[in-house]
Amino acid sequence: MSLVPSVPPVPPVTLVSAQPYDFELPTQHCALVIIDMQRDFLEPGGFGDALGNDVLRLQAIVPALKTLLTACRAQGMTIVHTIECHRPDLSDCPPAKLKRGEGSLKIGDRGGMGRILIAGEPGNGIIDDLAPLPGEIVLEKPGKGAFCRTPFEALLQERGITHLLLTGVTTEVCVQTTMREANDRGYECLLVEDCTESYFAAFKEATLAMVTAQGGIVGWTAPSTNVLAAMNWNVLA
Ligand code: TIU
Repeated sequence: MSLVPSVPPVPPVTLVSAQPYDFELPTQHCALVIIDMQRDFLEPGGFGDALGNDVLRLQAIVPALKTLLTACRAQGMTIVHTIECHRPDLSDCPPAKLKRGEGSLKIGDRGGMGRILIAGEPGNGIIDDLAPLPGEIVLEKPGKGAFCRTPFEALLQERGITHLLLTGVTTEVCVQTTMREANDRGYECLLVEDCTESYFAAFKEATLAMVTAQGGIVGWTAPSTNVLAAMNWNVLA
């Protein structure tokens, strides 16, 4: 029987080539955070569609994100999947959020994939390609940011997490809000460029530029290939 690990060991802290400068990646204290990769945002008939967006353009990031997820799992990193959702009685949905948008369908209305943005409905689930595994954190959140009215910070503290790799959709809404919330709480954050997407190309570009400006005022950005290289994943791929 071979006792050789299937993945080469990675030093406790490795460096990711990133903007505006190298990002320290302590894999045992780092979580991969996958924001809202739900059918409600990526498929016709959900919340993103109801707001008038071209939802299919978000699907381009799925292959890169799937590879990153596989690599992070192999390193034994903490994996966090977030889901934007509300209770069926909408008791956790502020009236201001419910009214917003003037879309064809509102939160709680019945669409092509069940009730829009309601926990447990078919459209609210994470896409099959990125389905959570047992033991991974699945964090339901009623807001755009993952820290707002959730146990996210406590879950990270329990696990000794200090660094976050941020991915998912949409870049300038739930991803950027979460990154800013995390930055203010003292987490070192890297936004993975090809593992996040927006309905608006210009908004994604602007977000990447604004988080790294001023010496990394909110954090770092890097393509997933740089993160994978830091984890020796390029050797195996
Ligand atoms: N509409 C939009 O761009 N995003 C959201 O409402 N939620 C997330 O970004 N997840």
